[in-house]
Parts: sequence; structure tokens; C-alpha cells
Amino acid sequence: MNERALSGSRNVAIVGPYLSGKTTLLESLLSVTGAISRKGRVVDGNTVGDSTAEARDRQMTVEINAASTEYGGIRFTFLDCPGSIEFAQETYNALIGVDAAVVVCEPNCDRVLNLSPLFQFLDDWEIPHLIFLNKMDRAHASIAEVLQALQAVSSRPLVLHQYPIRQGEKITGFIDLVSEQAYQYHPGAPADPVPLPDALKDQEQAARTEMLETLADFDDHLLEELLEEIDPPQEEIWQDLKMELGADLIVPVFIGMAEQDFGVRPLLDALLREAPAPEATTEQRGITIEEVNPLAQVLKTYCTPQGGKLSLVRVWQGTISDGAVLNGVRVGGIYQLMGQQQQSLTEAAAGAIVALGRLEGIKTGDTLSFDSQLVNALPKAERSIRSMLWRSPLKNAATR
Ligand SMILES: Nc1nc2c(ncn2[C@@H]2O[C@H](COP(=O)(O)OP(=O)(O)OP(=O)(O)O)[C@@H](O)[C@H]2O)c(=O)[nH]1
Ligand SMILES: [Mg+2]
Repeated sequence: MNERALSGSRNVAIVGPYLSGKTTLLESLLSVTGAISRKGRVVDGNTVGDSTAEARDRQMTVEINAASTEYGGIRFTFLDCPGSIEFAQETYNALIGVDAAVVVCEPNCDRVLNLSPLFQFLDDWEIPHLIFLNKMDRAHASIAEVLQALQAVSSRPLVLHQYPIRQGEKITGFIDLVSEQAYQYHPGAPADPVPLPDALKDQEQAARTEMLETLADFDDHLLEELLEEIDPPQEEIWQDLKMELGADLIVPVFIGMAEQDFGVRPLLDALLREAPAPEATTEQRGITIEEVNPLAQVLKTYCTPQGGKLSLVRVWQGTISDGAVLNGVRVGGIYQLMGQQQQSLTEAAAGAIVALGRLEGIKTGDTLSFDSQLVNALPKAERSIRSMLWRSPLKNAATR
């Protein structure tokens, strides 16, 4: 693998309610970026995300699956997380190691209530997150109704990034609210730019104004421009989106249909443009050690039938080499994962999420370094699931 051609990395968790389409979205992301040549389907049991026998049998994700791809010169490592509430802790353990999260949810007002504990966790940890409203082919409510339902469970303001274009019951494309360019979905290819439909001009303007006003709540310069009725340059809007997403001040919302790859490239473009780089996440967590000794944290522990124990880690600082001794245990292999497949690496640098072999005695959540004393140095995702289940979404809305 040619590491030198890449200028950076981003680690992104794919999270959200049960069966919202996370594993399908991962498959689509891997397919449109060329990491896989044949796109699998959850029902056929041949996706990268659900490749274990248990996941295939149950047709649901039962543990974290990591897969990497390249896009725009950046290595993206995605963590496809289970949606079922019984695996919530698994998801939280992984979330603390990523730079951003994509919350996949259905455009169904009743189901979005389930997102309350997840949003709470993301905001407690200030993990930048955006929403991908999947299954837009099944959207019965209007986009305004879905946003209203979502806003009731998110303490951060939502910022609609794309306005849907409907033809009858069907969503056929979207308008990008920053560039005001309309696009028509195109099976098997990127969406085609098309003229903005006349009938949608007023709705588009209203949605764009709402987006800009929300962004201006955190940017006085933009606020002044809006008050003086100056149309802000696109570059300024992109910068605000990046800054405000990175600081977990806003939650941008995208739409699509992962099964058909619709909306997946714009989502990737947004991650490329707006998701924080690993160094920014390290800084945001307050992780600063003077020397460049390696510092990593275990996000997930696998027991594989062939390879034995594998620890999925986020490298926060320094570089981990194969054979290095961390917490008194020798690293027995470094791997980049693609679902069940492993690719050997000789080392892993800061910003990477990789699997380390044979770290006997090391648990999920542990901090890894040359110094065994630091085993509990980094905070763990220890929020009790029980307390989160009891948190009423209505109570959240009332205290906002
Ligand atoms: N109609 C429609 N169905 C979709 C779309 N995306 C995914 N699905 C279907 O939704 C079902 C669930 O998809 P998954 O990708 O397994 O969902 P998931 O969120 O990974 O599920 P868990 O990990 O078990 O929570 C599958 O039958 C998919 O084919 C879409 O855009 N439109
Ligand atoms: Mg899944």
C-alpha cells in the first residue's frame, strides 16, 4: 500500500438506529471509492460490514466492523457500528476513537426518538456528527416534519445541507444549499447537475436562509453580512460548516438512498471537506504528551478463529511498530482491517485505527503506551446504558 500518496486520514463511525442502513451505507462508500469491485447486500450476506457468520445469519450487525478506503487523497477508516440497543456499549467504546460520526437514520418521525441516547453521548464527548437521512425512497413525511422530529432529540441545532427534489412520490435529486446547484440522482454514476426547478425556488431560498442564520449564530461576520443583506461567498459558508461541525456546535443533515448509492458521494465530499483531521481530534481531547512515545486506546477486542486476539486501537500519538512492547506486552502483528480481511502493516502512525495482534491481558478501553502505569490514563466510554435509557427525550427538549 502506498502510504506516501496519501496526505492524511479520517476515522468515521457509522452509527444510528437498528436497520437504518449503516452497513448498506458502508458497502456503498467502499463501492463508490473503488475499495471493493462488487457491491454486496445485507440480505445476500455478502457485505464487508456483516461478514461474520453470526451477522450473516441474523442479518444484523452484531459488532464493530472496520474498513478503509481512499478518497480525495485521504485514507478513510469507517467503523460500521451495530444499531441494536443491546450492542450500544460496543458502539460507545468505538465512538471515542473517531474524528467524526455519520448518524444514519430513516426519515420516519416515530423512529427518530430512538436517537436521543446516541445524540446525548455524542454531545457529552463533543464528537462532531452529521446526519444521513437514508431510505429517502420510503420518506412519507416532509423534510420539514422529519427535521422537526430530529431537532426535538438533538441539543445541537440541525443544519439542512440538501433540499430534496420530489417528482410525485419519488425523490429524484437534491439541491445543495451552499452552492444552490440542483442535482438529479443517476443510477450507477454521480448525480447530474440540472437547473434548479422553478417550483422549488421559494422553498430552497427559505431553507438556505435558515441554514445561514443557524451558522451565523456562531459567526458574527456572517451575521453582519446577513443583516446587511450581503450574499456570503461560498468559501465562507464552507469554512463555517467545517469550524462549527468540528466544534460540535451544529449537526449538518444530508439525504440519500444508500442501497442505490444516491447521496453517498456528496456525503463523502462533506466528510473530506468538513470532518476534522485526526490531529484536531487529539487536541480537542486534550491529549498532549511531550515525547513522541506511542499512545493508543483500545476501541474493540476481537477473538478471531484463526488469528486469536485482535485489539482494534486508535493511535493518538507517536508510531506503533510491529514487535513494540506496550503495557508490558509485545505487539504480534499490525493490521488494517477490511471487515474480516486483514492486511499486514509494519507500523501504524498517529491518527490511524488499526488492529494489533496478541495483546494478551489488554482490555477494551485500556490506554496503551510504553508505560504500563498509564493503562487507565484516557477516559473510557463508561456512561451507563441504563441511565441513558431512562433519559426522556421530552425532558431533553424541555431543558434545551
Ligand atoms: N428502501 C431502502 N432500503 C434500504 C436502503 N438502505 C438500506 N436498506 C435496507 O435496509 C435494511 C437494513 O439495512 P442494513 O444496512 O443492514 O442496516 P443497519 O443499520 O446496518 O442494521 P444494523 O446494523 O443491524 O442496525 C436492508 O434490508 C437494506 O437493504 C435504502 O436506501 N432504501
Ligand atoms: Mg449494520
